[in-house]
Amino acid sequence: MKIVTADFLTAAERQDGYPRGGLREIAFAGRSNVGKSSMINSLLGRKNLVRTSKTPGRTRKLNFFLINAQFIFVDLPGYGYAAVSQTERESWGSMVQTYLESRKELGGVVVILDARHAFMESDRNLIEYLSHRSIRFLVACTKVDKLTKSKISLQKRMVLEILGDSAPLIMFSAHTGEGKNELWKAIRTLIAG
Ligand SMILES: Nc1nc2c(ncn2[C@@H]2O[C@H](COP(=O)(O)OP(=O)(O)OP(=O)(O)O)[C@@H](O)[C@H]2O)c(=O)[nH]1
Ligand SMILES: [Mg+2]
Repeated sequence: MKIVTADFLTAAERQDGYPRGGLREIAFAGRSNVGKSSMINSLLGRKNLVRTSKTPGRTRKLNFFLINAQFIFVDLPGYGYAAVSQTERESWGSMVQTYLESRKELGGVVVILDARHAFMESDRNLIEYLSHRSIRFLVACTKVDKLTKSKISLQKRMVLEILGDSAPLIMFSAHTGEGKNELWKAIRTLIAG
């Protein structure tokens, strides 16, 4: 994918803040600090378009980015960050849930897992939720640069056991760019609808 332009559009908490224009959107979802923002930067070949952070739970709104004036990437706030208050967790839930349930422009979701960790309950819940609502998605295991080749294939098998053939699975690293072409290919399929 040739990226000609990639610009921050807007941040929104509620539906009236979502961008208008009807362009198709791809949302990035995953646990807090899993590497969502880094993945978007890597895909777009931009170092700092999306703010990344060592402190989990920094992305607290839906962040919309316009790509090539053709489609939109949505960086969703991460889930499962223990240090935020119950109220904040609930507001996360309703913020993301409202988006996923109502957004007509949503072409699909990139569900991001940390390649070093097993599926957590929150990850399973998200995948079940998406399947249940017939929202298309793919799964990307990120940070594979931290694993040996054999650990990567072990992890892949583990995820596939749960995922089956319900969605594509891609092993990825924002640091090395591994899996980037494959991920773009899968995203293009979602954009094409
Ligand atoms: N080794 C390695 N580190 C990564 C990779 N992707 C992200 N990180 C690191 O993981 C941390 C979190 O990355 P972010 O991209 O900010 O994660 P996020 O999911 O957007 O986090 P929140 O917005 O806080 O939920 C940062 O310190 C990144 O440098 C990767 O592919 N490999
Ligand atoms: Mg982020």
